[in-house]
Amino acid sequence: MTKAVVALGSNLGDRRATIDSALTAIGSLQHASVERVSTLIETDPVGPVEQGRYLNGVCVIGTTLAARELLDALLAIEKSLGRDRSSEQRWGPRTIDLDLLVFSDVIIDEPGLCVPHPRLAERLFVLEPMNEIIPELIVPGCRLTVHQLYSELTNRED
Ligand code: A4P
Ligand code: MG
Repeated sequence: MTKAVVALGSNLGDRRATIDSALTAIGSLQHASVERVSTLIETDPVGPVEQGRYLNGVCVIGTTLAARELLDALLAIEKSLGRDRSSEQRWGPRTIDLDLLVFSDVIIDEPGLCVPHPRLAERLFVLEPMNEIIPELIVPGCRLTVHQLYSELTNRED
């Protein structure tokens, strides 16, 4: 059983209900189960696009799927919850964003699949919920724990 960490984000519609539906859909996958879910936090939008505040969180999943199979399943769940990439801008508002943050201890850099997520270490909206439930996790490729990355970022912002 592989452990994976998935980011949950929404800033359109009923954000909490959509994230709850995403968690139910992930838990209903044949080869995956949701093991832990962080508190969902309100965050200011990061990036160049002016948009509403996000609800963000993370969950830990146990799965026997391969990384790409899991990402494909996450993208299908986004779609089933009304996300339409063809009509949105990069970093713009979205009903649901499910990013694969970490997949076991593997490092993958392929077209369409980059794990750990390349912006994980810069994003408080993922590090804060990760720090709540998996502070001791070592992020593959950077040899630091989630707690160390979180502390680096919060100290820099002080
Ligand atoms: N892709 C490759 N690797 C991955 C991975 N590990 N996880 C590919 C998920 N997707 C991955 O994703 C574009 C493509 O990346 C996917 O089709 C997949 O094949 P996307 O979700 O359509 O694009 P995006 O989310 O707009 O871009 P990106 O680069 O993932 O952006 P971020 O970094 O996720 O930023 N502010 C707050 N407060 N909270 C947020 O959640 N999110 C964003 C999006 C901006 N500002 C935010 C938030
Ligand atoms: Mg995404």
